[in-house]
Formats: sequence, structure tokens, C-alpha cells
Amino acid sequence: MNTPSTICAVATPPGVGGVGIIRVSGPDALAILRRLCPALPGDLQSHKLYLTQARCPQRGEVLDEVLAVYMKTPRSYTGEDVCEIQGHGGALNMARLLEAACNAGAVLAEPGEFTRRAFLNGRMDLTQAEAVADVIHASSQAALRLAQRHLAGQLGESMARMQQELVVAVTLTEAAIDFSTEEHVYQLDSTEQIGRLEGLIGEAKRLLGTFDAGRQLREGVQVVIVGRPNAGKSTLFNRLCGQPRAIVTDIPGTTRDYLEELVQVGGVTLRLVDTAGLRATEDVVERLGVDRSLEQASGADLILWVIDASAPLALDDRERALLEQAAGADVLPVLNKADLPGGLLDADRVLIESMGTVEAVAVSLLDGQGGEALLGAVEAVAARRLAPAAEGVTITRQRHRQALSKATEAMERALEATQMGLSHEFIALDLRLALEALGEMLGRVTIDDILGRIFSDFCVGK
Ligand SMILES: Nc1nc2c(ncn2[C@@H]2O[C@H](COP(=O)(O)OP(=O)(O)OP(=O)(O)O)[C@@H](O)[C@H]2O)c(=O)[nH]1
Ligand SMILES: [Mg+2]
Repeated sequence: MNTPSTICAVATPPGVGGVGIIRVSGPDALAILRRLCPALPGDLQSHKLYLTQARCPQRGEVLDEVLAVYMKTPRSYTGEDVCEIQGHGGALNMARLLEAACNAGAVLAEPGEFTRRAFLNGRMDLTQAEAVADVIHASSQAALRLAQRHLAGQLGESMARMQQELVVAVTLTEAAIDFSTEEHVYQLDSTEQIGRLEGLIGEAKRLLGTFDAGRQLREGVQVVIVGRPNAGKSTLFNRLCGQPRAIVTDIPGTTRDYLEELVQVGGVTLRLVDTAGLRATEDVVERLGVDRSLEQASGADLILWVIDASAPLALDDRERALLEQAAGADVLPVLNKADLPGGLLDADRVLIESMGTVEAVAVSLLDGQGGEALLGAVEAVAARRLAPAAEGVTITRQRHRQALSKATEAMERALEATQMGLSHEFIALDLRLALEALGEMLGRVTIDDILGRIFSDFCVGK
């Protein structure tokens, strides 16, 4: 195997800050640190901060007064020898220290390379590596808590437990194949095997059921504002954003393209989208805008359906189709313009109620009445949708869902074959497929390792 290079990067964000950190990782990290900070003692201790001076490795001039730390392999983030130099924050100072680290023998790290090395060195599984990015990018308290749980290994541990159970199932099945022709015939206890597989499938399905909430927590709940032109969509968008982000006029068809903003409501992040009013139009630009609005709405978790309640409901065909096809999304009817005399007919109200998944809220976006009730309703829907991810093990990415679905399908095939008393060979094949899928999720393919270890514990045959 090639010796890995020693990489370096600025670990703190760009710009001005009290402290800036240069991180170095790899086999030469300590030598590089010594070249940069020649005054460090010869018997440098690991995991201890030293106040010293960083100097230019070539010319010897003082670059900065720094705190330096050496973290000896394997007790470091990457599992390699790691050194960190904490200098005074500031783009120029950091750039100069980084250049000095390169002159001392390090190469610039690629994006994510420290975490990649941590994963490759077995310091974390893939779900934890993903969680590092999620912690950094978390846009709400709830998303941050979930990312921290994943970083702590909650998801990985749960997958590893399933993996272990599955290994037992594979081992027993393969034992039944290998030893069925020998003197002491090994019989697979199919009742026990069925129970084990049913338990595993149940757990996998429970986890798959957390995906929607997990994704919404990680990425934000997608809230799309739709309705007829002039209903007040952009006015609502601006109110929720807290700033006049979208253009509002009394000309129907003002919004042409959709607009998106991240908005915090009650500790939850919403991906709020304002769209073009839905109507038939000859205008090419507006028509494209309507198409894009429909596209946005098809990915919505919550649709805020804005209705001008001062006139009878003139439901457009696109509007009807959109609301009827919004599978899985909540629909909250917003009866706007409550400051004007009501114009909705009784039949309109019945229709609105039938199309909404939650109770309609009457508001005037102009004078603010009903604003609290509307926010409360949005918060309630978001909280209900996110509840499955609030605690317990949760999956958050398509990658997790795909791997888990693959594992579940394979386990279901194995269960069915076991129940039908089919050949152990086929069952073992499916169980191995399921194991591989779980291995993909953790980024570890250790099936044969685990099999070897566990197999030696089973006293089957001689
Ligand atoms: N009286 C009254 N007028 C309102 C209310 N909310 C919005 N309006 C007005 O309705 C008009 C249209 O508002 P917009 O927010 O631009 O409507 P829109 O749904 O985004 O319209 P398009 O972008 O054309 O689809 C503007 O003149 C607003 O000031 C309300 O509660 N009461
Ligand atoms: Mg608009």
C-alpha cells in the first residue's frame, strides 16, 4: 500500500476571527510541526497544548504566536498523526501559516479529505461521516440534534446490530447447507429463523418509515405557496420571510418564476417557495412559470393554498389537479382578504374543506389579522410531520433508504422461502444480499470477517 501523504488545511471558516486553526494529518505531521515550530520541546507530549512561535521553515522569521498540539495516532480525528496550530484568526495570517505548512512538507487537503481518512481508518462509519457534514450545515436546532445523534453513532450502531442478527441468520443457513450431508446432520430451526427474519424486517420497515421526517428535518420542510393569480401568495411569502422579498402588485400574473427562501418557524426550518399564480395563459413566460410552480408543488410537504375569499372560488383546472395529486403533502387552505366582505359561496367552502387536509385559516395578509392562527397551523403541521424523527433512530438520506429497501426486499424473499421450506442455497443468497446492502449503508464490507468470527463460535459438525 502507498504511504498516505500528509495533508493540511485551514480548519476554521474564512474571514476574521479570534482564532484560526491549521490542521495537519498524516505520517509526517509531527515532523512538519517541528519544522514550523522549532522551539517545541524534544519530548513533546500528545494531546497537550504548547504556547510557542510558528516560524517560516526556510527563512526562520516569526510568523505568529500560536498554540500547538500533537495528537498521536490512532487517538485523533483521522486516526493518523494529527497536529493543529491555533494562530490568530484572519485570512492573511491563516494563508501565510498554511503556506508555511506546505513549505514544511504538507500538501493541501481535498474537500472532505480529513473525514474521508477518518472513515478509511475505521474512526467512523459512513453514517457518521455524513453526520459531520450535517452538523456543520444544520439549519435548525432539531436538525442539529439529529445530526449529533448520528455523529455519536446512533444510526450506525442500530445498523450494526441488524447486521449482527443477519450474520447469525446467514451462518445458520449456510451451516445447514454445509453440514446437511455429514454424519451429524445439522437441522435449521425454521421457527426461530422465521422469528429472527420477521424481527429484522419489522425493524427495517420502522426505520424506512422515519425517512420522510428525517429528510424534512435535515433539508427543511418544503412549503409551497400556490393559488390563483392575485390571491396574495407573494404577500404571504413576504410575511413569512419577514422582508419584502417578492414583488407584490394588484396585477394578476405578477410572479412569473418561483422564489425560494429558508425560513425558521418554531425552531423548524421551512423551505418556503412562492409560485406563479395558476391560470390558463397565452403568455409564454407566464406559462413556463406555471409549469415550474406545478413542479415545485409536486415535491411539497405542505401546500399553502391561498384563496381570495372576497370573491367566489374560481377553481382553475391546474389548481384542482395540483391539489388532488399532492400525494403525501398536507394542504392548508388560507382564506385571504378577510378585511373585505366575504365572497365565497357555501359550495365553495365545502369544496375547500374537502381539498384541505387541515382546517382552513381565515386571514388578512394586508392588516395582519389571523396571522398568529396561520403560523400556529403551519407549526402544527410541521411538528406532526417531523415527529417520527424527534427521537429514536432515524434515516435522513436517499442513500440510507435505498440500501435499507434493498436489504428489506432481500430479507422478505428469504423469509418467504424459509416459510415455504425452499432450498437453503437460495435463502443464503438473499440473506447475503441483505447483508451487503446493510454493509453499503455503513460503508463497511466485513461480511466474511464477521462470518468467520461468528462461525467459529458455532459448534456444528466436527
Ligand atoms: N384587501 C386585501 N388585499 C390583499 C390582501 N393580501 C394581498 N392583497 C393584495 O392583493 C394583490 C395581489 O397580491 P400578491 O401577493 O401579489 O398576489 P399573488 O398571489 O402573489 O399574485 P400573482 O403573483 O399575480 O400570482 C396586491 O395588491 C395585494 O396588496 C389582503 O389580505 N387584503
Ligand atoms: Mg405573486
